[in-house]
Amino acid sequence: MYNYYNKKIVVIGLGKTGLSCINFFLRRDIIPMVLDTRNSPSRLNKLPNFVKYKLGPLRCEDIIFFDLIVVSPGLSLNDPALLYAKKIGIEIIGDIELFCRELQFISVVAITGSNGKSTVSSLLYNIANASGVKVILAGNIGTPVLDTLKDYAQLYILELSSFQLETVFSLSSEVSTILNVCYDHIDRYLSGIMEYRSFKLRIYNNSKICLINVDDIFTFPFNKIYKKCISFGSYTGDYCMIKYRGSLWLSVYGKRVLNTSKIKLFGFHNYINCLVVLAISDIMSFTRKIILRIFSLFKGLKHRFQLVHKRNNITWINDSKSTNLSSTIAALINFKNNIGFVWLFLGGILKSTFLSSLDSYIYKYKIKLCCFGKDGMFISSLYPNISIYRNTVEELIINIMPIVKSGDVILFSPACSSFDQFKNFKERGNYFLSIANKY
Ligand code: UMA
Ligand code: ADP
Repeated sequence: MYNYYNKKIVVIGLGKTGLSCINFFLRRDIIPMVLDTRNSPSRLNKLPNFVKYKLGPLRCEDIIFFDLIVVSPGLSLNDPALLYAKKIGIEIIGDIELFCRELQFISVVAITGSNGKSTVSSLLYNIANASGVKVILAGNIGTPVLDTLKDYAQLYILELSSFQLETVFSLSSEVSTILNVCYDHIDRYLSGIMEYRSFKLRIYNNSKICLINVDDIFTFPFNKIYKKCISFGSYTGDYCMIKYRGSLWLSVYGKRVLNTSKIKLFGFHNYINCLVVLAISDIMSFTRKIILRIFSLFKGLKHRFQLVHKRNNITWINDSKSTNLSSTIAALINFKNNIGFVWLFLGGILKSTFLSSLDSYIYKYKIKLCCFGKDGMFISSLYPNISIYRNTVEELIINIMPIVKSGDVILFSPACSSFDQFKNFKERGNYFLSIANKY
């Protein structure tokens, strides 16, 4: 166990994570200093009054006297004050590192990736739970890991973001996976996708097994030959899909295991997610009977490629959690052979203006683009012949409803952040759901 008693500690960030770190130290009778760059951080009212705090931009003179800096994932380590602290040798870690140092004799499964983390983690959690294992699901999915330390667990499923992995050093796991790496969080990783990838790759350090995606070389560890790797992929890999007599099967080392028609989730990307879960479940020795039962029951999470309804043979899909192009393309691929049009709703705040990866789908498929929000007009201007722009989704729906036909799909998969018009992707998804039910 680590000893923090003689250290001067500062917790930076007073959100969910920061508060969990403060409570972690308070439980050990250590009172940390607290800093937050915002004027009114979300958890300020939860801070005990004997804990000193300071708000406003980080300044070197506020942090150089500490021995340990515990930084929240929302803060970039490229902040000049943090860069300076690192340069003069102050230890900088995050909540996941604090947590990993506390763990003893508990198995960990660690999951990261640009898309699919929450779906995979939740599906796996359901299987572990149904297998009678005392399992805790925590991390980026919403529950700060340190808040769970008081609970008994035999297995931890950790959903980890690249932000969290930036400050992790002691993670060790039974199996770790990077589901995929696509261009995301470019505002944070100014050197580009390789910087982003390098933090994701940290998940493999001290992992007994690395589960890699053969379709995405960015998920391969740098030192692949020294690692025990198992792979998944669309049509190649240890765990992959096989076409057999007109249907699609999950297969393991070439052997058919499950017809995808028996899986409650739908969408090719979700079958890939099932392959990942199957691989991890096999490693964790969960029985196939339980795995397959949960596959037939798990409906998926709200706002992730969620079938809202199919009325008058028009399919409405809420994929509000799609905040980058890759997840939108993953959604779109499922309608390759759709007879009617796909009305694809794109808009919000674009993370990259480089949309060419969408081109091959847009021109091959029967697609109409409905663009909205801050960057909607820009997106629409790239595809003038097949797109319309309105400020809001509701205006778009009112415009298109008279021409939408039986067989068409309304796919709300915005490929952008939601913060221009909504609090988050949940609020955006709920707004779409209310519209889908109204019209
Ligand atoms: N912030 C400041 N100044 C500060 C501290 C934070 O401006 O001093 C800002 C951040 O830039 C960010 C916001 O405040 O915009 C929240 O950051 P935070 O670090 O305080 O966040 P927490 O409330 O602690 O929530 C974090 C994760 N948030 C982020 O990584 C931004 C949550 O993931 C996670 O569920 C939670 O810890 C528990 O582990 C959210 C997320 O958006 C869902 N994650 C990103 C994603 O999924 O794409 C990575
Ligand atoms: P994350 O937690 O990584 O954000 P989610 O499971 O919440 O992942 O899904 C986020 C978005 O990514 C949704 O639009 C979902 O449909 C899509 N998605 C899920 N799995 C995959 C995958 N394997 N590949 C690409 N997109 C995916």
